[in-house]
Amino acid sequence: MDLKKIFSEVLNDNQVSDQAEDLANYGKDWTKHFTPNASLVLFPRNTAEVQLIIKLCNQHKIEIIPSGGRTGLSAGATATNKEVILSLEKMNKIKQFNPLDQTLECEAGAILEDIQNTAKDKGYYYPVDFAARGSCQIGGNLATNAGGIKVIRYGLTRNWVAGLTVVTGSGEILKINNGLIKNATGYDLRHLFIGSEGTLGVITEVLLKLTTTPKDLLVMTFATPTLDGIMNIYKSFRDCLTLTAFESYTDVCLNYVEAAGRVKSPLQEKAPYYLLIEFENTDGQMDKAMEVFEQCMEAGWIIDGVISQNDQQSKDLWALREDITEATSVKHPYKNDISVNISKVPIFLEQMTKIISEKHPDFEVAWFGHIGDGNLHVNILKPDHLNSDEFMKKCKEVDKEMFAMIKTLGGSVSAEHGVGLVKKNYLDHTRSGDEIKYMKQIKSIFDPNGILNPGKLLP
Ligand code: 2HG
Ligand code: ZN
Repeated sequence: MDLKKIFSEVLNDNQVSDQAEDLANYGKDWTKHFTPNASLVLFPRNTAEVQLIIKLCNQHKIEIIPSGGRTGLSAGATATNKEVILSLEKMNKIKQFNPLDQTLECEAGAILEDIQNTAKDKGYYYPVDFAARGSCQIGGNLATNAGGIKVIRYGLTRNWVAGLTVVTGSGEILKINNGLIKNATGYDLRHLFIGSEGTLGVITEVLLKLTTTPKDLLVMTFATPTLDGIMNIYKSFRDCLTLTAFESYTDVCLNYVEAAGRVKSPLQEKAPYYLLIEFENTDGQMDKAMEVFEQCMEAGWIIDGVISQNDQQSKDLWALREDITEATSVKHPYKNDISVNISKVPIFLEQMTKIISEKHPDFEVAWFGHIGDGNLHVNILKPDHLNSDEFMKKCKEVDKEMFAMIKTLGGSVSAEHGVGLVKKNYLDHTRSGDEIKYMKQIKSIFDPNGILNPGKLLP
């Protein structure tokens, strides 16, 4: 099949690429262990062109992969099987701001940070935030229902979608919800497409809700000696303050971040665990925070702490947490992104450490994450004496035990990075057989020919 010829019916030459560099680049995301093998990359400019592409794909039974900023960590947008890639990159406009509705209309390829900055310029705030903000696209954020660092205050991407336009797998254009706050007219299809990882339709436009800008955000960082202490600190602060973030990392993570040389911890004391909390300094919140801090020190849960005095210090404290992914990348980490109920975080961490250290004492683990919403990132760092294949094999053995444990705890094998290719064989550890059956039926309704992101998400 001459794919280039087929798509040249509806796209210009500069919207279709079979250049080796493009195939390699667009064929993968940040998940390192899949070899890209794409056959073509398409760059539509609007929803109508996406529709034309999807119709051709159905007509010729061509498998197609919607692709955003490719910052995903679960191989949700990789092409490994000669698929065609549909990049939303040229659809990156931020179109219209409506001050009264407090909404911002964007194309799916708009970069998250551009959206955040536009909202800021208009005097508002788009609160979903995470380290990949500079390159991830809003369409991908919706497709994975992205979470990140402010979930305890603002929730997931899902909470901020007032409407969306999608081209379904069978090629219809659906404009869903139209920005309405109240709309009691049956199934809310928005929420089917959000988190569907490009398996039901291609999201092409998004209407986002904005909120008021938080005032005077303060950041505190603590050194903490015990896991139980962390949970006590969490409860103490959460009960007294409106937290915008409650993040954690270990001494292992901090060592890598400091070794990278960009930031240094201002804390005098060393501890196995560190916490970062953020809150708005309104209505005497800072005094309250200092009071709770003193109580936690007295109880021995915190052994050292700092509070940001200015924006630069806040940024530096955040960098100690946000630079972990980059700083540990020198060790080719095997990544997991799990969640459990907050009350089960200590037992998860205890058991995870046991599973890994008993069978693989040579493994160094850098865990960190959004402890305030029960989401932890477990990164196993590759020991130098193992080659990639040996390391991978051993990590997969860890997965088996760790996911079985998560199932027993009623947690999720993916909290925010999604299922993609990486977790699909473990979907049944978080979803019941009946749920998976319905998910497959839903897929066949929107994508009857199975052309959209085949092999992802569903086992
Ligand atoms: C974060 O929270 C991201 O920083 C990346 O979700 C996590 O690198 C990771 O494992
Ligand atoms: Zn995260």
